[in-house]
Amino acid sequence: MICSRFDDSDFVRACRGRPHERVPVWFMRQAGRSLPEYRAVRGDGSILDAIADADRAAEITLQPVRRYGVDAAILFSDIVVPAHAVGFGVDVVPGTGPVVERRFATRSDLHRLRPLDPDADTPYVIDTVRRAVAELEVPLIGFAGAPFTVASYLVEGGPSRHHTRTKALMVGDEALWHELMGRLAEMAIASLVSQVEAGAAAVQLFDSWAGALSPDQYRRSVAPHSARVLEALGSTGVPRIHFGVGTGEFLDQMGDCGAEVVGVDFRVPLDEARRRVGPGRALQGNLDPAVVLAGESAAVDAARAVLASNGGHPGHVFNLGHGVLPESDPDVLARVVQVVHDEGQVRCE
Ligand code: 1CP
Repeated sequence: MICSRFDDSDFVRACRGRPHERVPVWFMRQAGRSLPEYRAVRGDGSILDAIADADRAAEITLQPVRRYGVDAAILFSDIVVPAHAVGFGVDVVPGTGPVVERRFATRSDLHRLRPLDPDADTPYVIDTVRRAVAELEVPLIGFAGAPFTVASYLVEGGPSRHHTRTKALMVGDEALWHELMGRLAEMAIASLVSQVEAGAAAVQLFDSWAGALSPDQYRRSVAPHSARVLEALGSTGVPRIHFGVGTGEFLDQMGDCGAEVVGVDFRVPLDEARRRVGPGRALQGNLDPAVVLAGESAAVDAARAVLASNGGHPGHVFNLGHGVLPESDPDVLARVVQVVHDEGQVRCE
């Protein structure tokens, strides 16, 4: 069990559903193209180069905390970093996202996913965490891609709308599917444990594309592997956040995978999400990121509606329902932070 100097922060207490002073807020993709200071230091070329430069990556991690006064930082990295680091052959193409050289298609591709040794393969991630934590006065969230979402990039070859190849493998060759998912789960565990050991005070498992699945598919082919990752992190003692998009139909299952916090996208109001997830879990979310583009007054109204839907429950981490869109105006996001801090009420239970 790792004790963190942030155990008493509003963010960590809210993750645990414990009483705290004000509603904590951070934004997925808070470090990114919406920030001029990010564009100034990001450089051209693959984001993987910026991630491998711990000095630059730590600076990018800190930028949104300085600008917005958010209650948590998130490591600047990407979900495909472990697969890239073991030599699978994946790059992140500007304007597109992850693209792989040769798709994962058959059993013979398994050897391309050897176990991750974080000290040897991703020392820059560990270094970035250490540097960022040394500077931060709020908790740092480490993260990994959930096995399904990472698998979808490796099997499709890049971003995909319908994830058809991934589903065909999942249903057509269950044995190979579970071996692939097992390897990706072990890589996520190794990466997350190394981030916590370096000082991350919480972890988030991003299953951004799990909403492509039916509840039965999720139960049979995906949940056991995400649960394996989350359970393996249990012994570290840091709060675990489990996030997906379009996962309203199986929020209950996501809540049963072992995380303290379930991320809710903008499709399900928090009161209904809480009913679906059940007691004993905190929620994170869920302002529609598109509303930020509608300007300050619309964003503030929508942020108030999110707070109202939570109804003062102590287990709430305010966030967007998915990542900050690159076109977002940072001033609108700053105003949302202010409103959450000023108006968010935490009930004593
Ligand atoms: O500079 C750039 O190239 C901009 C785009 C960008 C950024 C800022 C990419 C390419 N990755 C990142 C960093 C990143 N990725 C972070 C840290 C920044 C932060 O949150 O503040 C995180 C948490 C991620 C995680 C990530 N990468 C996810 C899960 C989160 C989510 O938004 O759903 C996913 C799906 C990816 C893949 C990815 N990487 C980049 C892009 C454009 C994409 C999505 C591509 C697609 O649509 O499939």
